Amino acid sequence: MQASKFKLPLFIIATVLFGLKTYIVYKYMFNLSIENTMQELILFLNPFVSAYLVFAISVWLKPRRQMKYLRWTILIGTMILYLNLVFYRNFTDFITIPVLFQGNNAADLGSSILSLVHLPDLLLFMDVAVVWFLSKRAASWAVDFSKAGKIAATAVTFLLLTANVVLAEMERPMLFVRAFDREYLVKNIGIFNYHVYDATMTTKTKAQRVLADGSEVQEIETYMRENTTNNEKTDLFGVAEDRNVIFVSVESMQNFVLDEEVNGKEITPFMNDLKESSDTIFFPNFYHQTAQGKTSDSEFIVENSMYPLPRGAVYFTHAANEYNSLPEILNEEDYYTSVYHANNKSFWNRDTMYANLGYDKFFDEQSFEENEENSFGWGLEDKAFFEQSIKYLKEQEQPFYSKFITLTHHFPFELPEEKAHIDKYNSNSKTLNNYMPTARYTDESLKGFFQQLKDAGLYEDSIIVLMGDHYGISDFHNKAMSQFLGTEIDGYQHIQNQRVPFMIHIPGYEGGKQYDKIAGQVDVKPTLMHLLGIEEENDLSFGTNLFADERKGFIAMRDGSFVTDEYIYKGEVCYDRETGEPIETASEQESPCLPFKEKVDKELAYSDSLIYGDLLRFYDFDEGERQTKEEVEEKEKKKEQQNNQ
Ligand code: GP9
Ligand code: MN
Repeated sequence: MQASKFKLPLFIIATVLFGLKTYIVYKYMFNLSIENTMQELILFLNPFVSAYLVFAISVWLKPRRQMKYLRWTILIGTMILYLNLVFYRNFTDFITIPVLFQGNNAADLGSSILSLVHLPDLLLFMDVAVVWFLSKRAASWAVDFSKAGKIAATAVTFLLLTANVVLAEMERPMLFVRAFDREYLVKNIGIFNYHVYDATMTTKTKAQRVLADGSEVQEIETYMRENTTNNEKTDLFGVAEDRNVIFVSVESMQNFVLDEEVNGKEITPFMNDLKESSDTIFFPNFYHQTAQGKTSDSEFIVENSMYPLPRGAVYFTHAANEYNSLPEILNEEDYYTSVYHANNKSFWNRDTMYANLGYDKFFDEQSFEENEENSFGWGLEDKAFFEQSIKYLKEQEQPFYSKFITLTHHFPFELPEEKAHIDKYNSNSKTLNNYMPTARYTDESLKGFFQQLKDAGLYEDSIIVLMGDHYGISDFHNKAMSQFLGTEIDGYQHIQNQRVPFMIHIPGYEGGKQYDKIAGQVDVKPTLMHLLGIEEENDLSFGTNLFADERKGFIAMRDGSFVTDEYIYKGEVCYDRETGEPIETASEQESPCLPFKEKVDKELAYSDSLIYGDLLRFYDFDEGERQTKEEVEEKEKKKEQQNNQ
């Protein structure tokens, strides 16, 4: 055959073939949800970007080596893709480095591997075959660029990569900082860049953990014992003993809709009545303390009475840490513990984190039946979610602790018109306008849930806790918010807007009342334990039982702002909590907020070191003693051996 003058270089052929194959796998073999054209475009582009990124390196090699490089990289790339596919078929998830080293997971996969490998999968190796064939034929498929050509080819790599990252950032702002769901990462930057990201994260996390030797824990423990952890018993100790706990994390619900109306109709009639019930304890000054990890942060705070991280989601970055979580404590008290959430199980890395926190069962998306009528926006609507949960709830051994995470009232607060009970609000913010009918929708679904619990005979033996997870309306909508609230939104009002519903409903209790004291999500764990009559002398927490007289006197937000009985501190301004007026002092040193500010900063820093260094592994919660690094390593080794058996 006469060699033509121009031959497409093999690295380009490899890019096109491998890119196309990866796209087909993304599109037809992984079940990635694509919501708009932009996502579709990114999904199409990123396989080619990743492929070019790897194959274009070959231009720097001598022709023979170039061929060898392309042969092996396309094979390795295909293997990575294929292993992920096999893993995905079993776990509906992507491989992470920690997962690879989790003995149990690999074993699970090992036993079922044959059922996950299909003959037609061989087609996925076609491009590998083509590249191997061509690369062995003749070195003329190689390129011999001048230095400028090589630099240009590499420059294209960076251009493509930048374009991909910019598009991904536009589609999902703060994709990397928020350490989002693995599916989002794969959809946006591709599976290969995702692995690079995962490896970087793992290394960083590991390093901080490795450097810790446990000496740090003493100071923090002393601080917690003296300032936060509190074992004081009150009249409410044990009022809910042996009852089931049904904890509802109410998506994006903020206090500002309580007792308010839109066009003469109440936004949250059910919750309004519930908080007044003689069986309900209500905290109107309860603040969420979440950061970038949103719902998952609120879960983390409640489960551990610790703060979330300033960047990223602790559910993602420190899911393998040692904790002394609420589900673990309850398991020891013979509770059955479960979570209900009709979303993809890997969202916020929940599947991994829940297992580590000791939940017995996670009823994720796959436990629910979704169809066109009962799902929209984020997925299964709350009414169907609760309805479908009852059958599982009834089967659970009692007493149980079950957490429900609602979804419908989530940004962008979309609701089919026929499902709305009230009008939208009328302002310049579509988000705030939409917020009202979805808030009402969720309120209705809660009403239904209470009824279903009664019908199922579960109500009397349970306590039901409702908690808003985080804000739904950001500062971006301040103008519309100030129209709704009838007040300017300054630092003071911003903090007040971070109040979320927190009510504890104890059927038959009759002692319900409103507690006006300041409260936050860190207080939930000790408060629930108190009501259930669980004594954990050695537990460490940053929150305090809300019924105790002795409390530390501030609620810290993740960005360093805070609320005390008398002051609210935000953006370096100290406000009088009652009047909302800034307190002017001659110097910052004289500000009445200063002593609190120092405490808040210290407490947040302590919480961060506990997480970054995984310091709780140096603490034996049974004995209330610290352990040396050697003891901990010995224990970890034993655990690993057991896992591998
Ligand atoms: C998704 C749900 C909502 O599973 O928790 O996530 P959010 O964006 O609120 O953290
Ligand atoms: Mn949420």
